[in-house]
Amino acid sequence: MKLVGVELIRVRIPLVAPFRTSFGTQEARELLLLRVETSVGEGWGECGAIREPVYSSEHTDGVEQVLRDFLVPELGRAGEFTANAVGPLLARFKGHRMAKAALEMAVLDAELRAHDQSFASLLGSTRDTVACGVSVGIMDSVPRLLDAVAGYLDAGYLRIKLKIQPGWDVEPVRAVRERFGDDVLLQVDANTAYTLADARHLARLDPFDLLLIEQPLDEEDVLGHADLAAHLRTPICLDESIVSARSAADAIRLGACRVVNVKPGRVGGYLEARRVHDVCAAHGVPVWCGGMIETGLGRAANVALASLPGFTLPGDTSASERYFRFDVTEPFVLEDGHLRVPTGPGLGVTPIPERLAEVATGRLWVRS
Ligand code: SMG
Ligand code: MG
Repeated sequence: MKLVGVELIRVRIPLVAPFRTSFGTQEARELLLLRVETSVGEGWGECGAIREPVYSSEHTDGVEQVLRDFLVPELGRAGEFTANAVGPLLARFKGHRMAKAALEMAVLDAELRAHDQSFASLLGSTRDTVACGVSVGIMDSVPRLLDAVAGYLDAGYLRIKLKIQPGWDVEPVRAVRERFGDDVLLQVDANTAYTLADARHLARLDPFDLLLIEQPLDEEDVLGHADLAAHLRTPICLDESIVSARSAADAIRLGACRVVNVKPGRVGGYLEARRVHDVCAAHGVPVWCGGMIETGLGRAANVALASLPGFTLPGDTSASERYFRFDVTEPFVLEDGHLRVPTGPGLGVTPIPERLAEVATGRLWVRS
């Protein structure tokens, strides 16, 4: 195909409730959607970056700039290309994985639609539905947290992930275990809020039989995670530290993680995400699909990815209503704790124009 141009659509969707993590509170999701026009048709992409560079170094304004000034023009200059070539074609630009992932996603969508093939089929899906967990933010009080968790368990979520930080860790975990019992699949996510000096404190989570503790230490501190692992019974899962299949292989070899959170944006796209899955599967390391509060577009692709065989743990693939009153696509709805994997061509979903118009705050056409 050839790239004709890309529409960069800024979107702001209010959240049904503020979402608090160790790096800050979000009241709304502000993100970038991409609509590519190619010689074989249109495709949609979504960028996982958030407004401020506090989860990782990427952020929405920066993504927009790098797409506009570097990535889109580069693909335009490439002439004829396939979705498989997008990664290599953009490789001379360092980093900016979320920006690259969004562009590759949109190109993949266009290509797959033209071939009448679904994301799930391309990636190697082996399931029609995926098991869903939910990520529960830091709350003002333990009773509020328990109410929230009760609601999610009633809704059917199969796994609970609690966001933690120093001062909000052992007590909320203990309270959730005491109230809901030992059978609930429970895990925690620190988003880099601790240091190795907290090893003894984090070992106090061991008695609660957690599935995993996600990214306790700094994203660059892979060796620190390996050291920490020697002090913990709870398996360590890496999120922020895993930026490619190679870094996943390194982390596994170092003993820094026993589980991996796969987020396509963080690793530069769905094709690299599949390679992360493959590397982990080859080492017997279970993976699960993370989330960046995606709209229905990113959610559709994430659910397709989560239907690969190595995704043996429930993902942060919640229903649309967990975050949004209105999604930009038809909403993803929880059925018995699962979401259905889209089967239509490409992503299998497209934005509803009126919905998109309601949440769009700006549009920029970048001709290639
Ligand atoms: O999409 O349900 C979701 C969000 C899940 O907790 C979640 N993501 O570190 O794993 C993570 C965080 C990053 C959230 S930033 C938007
Ligand atoms: Mg995480």
